[in-house]
Amino acid sequence: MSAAPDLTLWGVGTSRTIRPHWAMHELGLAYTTKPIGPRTGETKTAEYTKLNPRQKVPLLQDGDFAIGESAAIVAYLSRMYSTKERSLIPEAPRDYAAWLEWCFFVVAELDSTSLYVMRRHRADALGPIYGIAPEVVAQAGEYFRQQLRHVEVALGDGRQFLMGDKFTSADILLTTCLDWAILYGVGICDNAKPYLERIQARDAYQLAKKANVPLAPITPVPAPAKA
Ligand SMILES: N[C@@H](CCC(=O)N[C@@H](CS)C(=O)NCC(=O)O)C(=O)O
Repeated sequence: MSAAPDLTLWGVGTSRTIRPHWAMHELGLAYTTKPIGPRTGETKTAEYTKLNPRQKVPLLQDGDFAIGESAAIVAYLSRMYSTKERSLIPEAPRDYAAWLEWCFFVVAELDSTSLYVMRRHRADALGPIYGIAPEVVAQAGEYFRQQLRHVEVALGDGRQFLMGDKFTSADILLTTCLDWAILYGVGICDNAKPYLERIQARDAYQLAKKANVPLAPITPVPAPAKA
């Protein structure tokens, strides 16, 4: 019998950190949480920088292996720890390719190009560091709504999940962006509303939300003064 995996997940409190917590719960994996938060200085310690030179959360340690980037961690967990009973990844090559397409679409178009741009330039988020820019925020929100039309069309055929009738980790990525968009007042498309309700009712989602709560409110450390 193989030994149980030795999994440690670093990071709580963000739309990115909840993703691997959720994948862990979907797969029924036991793991240790290191509840460090963003912009607290905890990602900059010597111990953490050695593990993750990018100084970002989340980060997963699986024994002597470490991997960052939330979508990559979720993909790794899906590939390594899916079983017949609990699977987050399609096996057939073309289904796998379609799954990858959704994962990249969500991360590139919905997260990085839209919501994260809003985060960087909102006055109540990272704007004081990267520049407060209401026009950029509005445009990024509009781009999010445009891109979400692809989700609207896909879900329009009555499918339960992005890949059809099976929940996969592409749904984890999409749901975290839908939650994020609602938080930012962007609004989501019609077909995503019942989809989101269905997914938010999952036990693993509820458990991940709890696991992603910081031990104490995140108090950002001031950004270093610009030279
Ligand atoms: N693309 C990365 C983004 C990770 C990221 O930007 N994490 C932020 C928090 S959401 C962070 O750790 N920033 C460094 C810090 O705040 O100390 C991912 O999806 O994992």
